[in-house]
Amino acid sequence: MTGLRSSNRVLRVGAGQLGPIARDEPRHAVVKRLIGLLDLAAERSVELVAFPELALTTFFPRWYTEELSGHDHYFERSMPGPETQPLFDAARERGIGFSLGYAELTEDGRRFNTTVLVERDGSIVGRFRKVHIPGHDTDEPWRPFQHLERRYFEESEDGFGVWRAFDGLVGMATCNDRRWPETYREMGLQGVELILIGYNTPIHYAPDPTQNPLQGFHNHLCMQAGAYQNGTWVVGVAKGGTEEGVESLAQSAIIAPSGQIVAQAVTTADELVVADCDLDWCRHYKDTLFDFARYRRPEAYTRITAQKGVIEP
Ligand code: ING
Repeated sequence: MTGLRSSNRVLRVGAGQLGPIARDEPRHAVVKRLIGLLDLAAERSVELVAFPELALTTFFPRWYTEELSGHDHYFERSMPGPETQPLFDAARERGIGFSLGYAELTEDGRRFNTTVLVERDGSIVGRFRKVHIPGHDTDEPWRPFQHLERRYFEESEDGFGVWRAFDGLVGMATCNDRRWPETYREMGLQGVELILIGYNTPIHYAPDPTQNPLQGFHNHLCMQAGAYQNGTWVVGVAKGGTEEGVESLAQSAIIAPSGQIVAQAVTTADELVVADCDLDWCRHYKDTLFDFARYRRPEAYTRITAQKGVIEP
């Protein structure tokens, strides 16, 4: 890969990592933190900042409520709303676009784990609702903390989209989505060049604690593989640190189409991780190894799978 050529489409991207958000931390205090990260981004001429999953509140699915509406104060009924408008104003004033994860409560009472993509003029150009909802949906008091996303969020039927924005093709995914190869491939088949992924990942995985020491490895493994196998940039951005007693993975990272980590967080607090993302670098993989039109064989995969287990003479 030759040096970044000025003629290339180089987008300066920031991963706006957040440290813990307290259970009773008011939205305006969190928005102030987000704007603080936008200020750091402006100082470094960053054009797009990715914020984490559920970036406006504490990770509330860790607590069970008898009433489904028990956590509704953590949800947004409009985006932007009165408390998030200052973030949209600050970003637009600075000419910085962003992605923002939040809990969405729709007018007809449906609940999604949602992320919006906002261009540098402050317009919302894309909306993604989390597809893979992990955890459980009933009270499991045996756990040191719960993971009730399946109680508070519906699984999206929208799938994975790619939007023309920031002079490229941009997609989104959320947390558990990053562990599934289909996530990257569905966007790879749409030519994606940059995937923004926010996450809240507890270190302790109650169903299998042997995975605890591997959380950092698995985090980067799946995003690096997804980037390389689809010739796309991937930005993974955490809400990390010990939040309401739960140690959560930080390790935000910006990953190139080669699968290399080009920048990563060194703290578990609010931190801006910056990299120049040459979107034309994607062609080095999309036009060679992973030229899907030339080398990929979906018609063969199904046939081989169908044959598996057939006893051949
Ligand atoms: N969190 C976690 C994630 O997929 C999890 C769920 C935690 C899975 C720990 C495995 C281990 O990163 C969300 N919010 O999806």
